[in-house]
Amino acid sequence: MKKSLSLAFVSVVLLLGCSQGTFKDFFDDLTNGFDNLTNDLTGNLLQGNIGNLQMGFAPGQGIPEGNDFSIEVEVNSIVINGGSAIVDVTSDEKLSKLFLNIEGENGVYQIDLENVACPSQDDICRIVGGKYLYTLSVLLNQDPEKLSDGESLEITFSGLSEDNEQSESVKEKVTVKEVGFGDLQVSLSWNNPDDLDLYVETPSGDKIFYANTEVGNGRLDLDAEAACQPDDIRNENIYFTVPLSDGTYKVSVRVFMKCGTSTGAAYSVSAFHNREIFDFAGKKQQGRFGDRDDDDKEIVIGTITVRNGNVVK
Ligand SMILES: [Ca+2]
Repeated sequence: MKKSLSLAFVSVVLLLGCSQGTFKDFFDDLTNGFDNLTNDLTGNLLQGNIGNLQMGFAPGQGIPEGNDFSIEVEVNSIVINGGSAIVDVTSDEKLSKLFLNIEGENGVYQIDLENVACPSQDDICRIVGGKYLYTLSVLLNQDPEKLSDGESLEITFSGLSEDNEQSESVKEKVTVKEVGFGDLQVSLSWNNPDDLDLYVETPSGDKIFYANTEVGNGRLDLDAEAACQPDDIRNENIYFTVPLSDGTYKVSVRVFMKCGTSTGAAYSVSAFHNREIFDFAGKKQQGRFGDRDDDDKEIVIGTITVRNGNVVK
């Protein structure tokens, strides 16, 4: 087992020794812990910000059993290192927080939903059948030392309502598919069976995608749901080894084919350079295709600029 985490947090002490407490104790401790821990997820399985949501990790405990209300969770069954798991949570109650725990990790991740309106303009929350449907993406560590091929992760989810009631816990299993990451990694994850495709246009003007998988030292090593052949992978990955060519890399996502779905795919695009996640300046890396978007609909996610072999951030 390689779930040992490097927990370089100064406030760990705050959270130790309370694993048998009440939910109120758990929540108070977690809240105090997150004052210091939010944004600092380096070295853990999930990391980074998620759109405009904040995610934090508090070590020292799991999620207590809750039973105040029900939630249903759908999550990608396959995840890639450096990619995202798209999580759809349907809840009877409007949520202020979502907690996640990965079996074997002594600690809890928290996604803060307090400031998410429902319905929200960016589709993070919608009302479906009188319930609240949250679509979130959680980013997975890029390091295959932490996430190795074929490894199975059991994730426990639990929601907190605006009245501080705790939902029942829901467990879901995801399996890791290991992909290349090189010096620059761009990956796409989505949540339905549609055939989406990831494109990166390199500074030479050549595009890397399913039909042209290698340009220079850039390579697409994972294509999924090709021509609606269901594979449940729902992730695509392009990576570049050093040296990176200087210039502009344009990243886009295209619906190659709708595959009998009635709703548009929610997607997340993530990028790492030199083992660090970065955001495309001013661009939205999470979103959703429209329910009526047809084949060939393309969304430009953003551009990456490389100067002197390094990504300009
Ligand atoms: Ca595809």
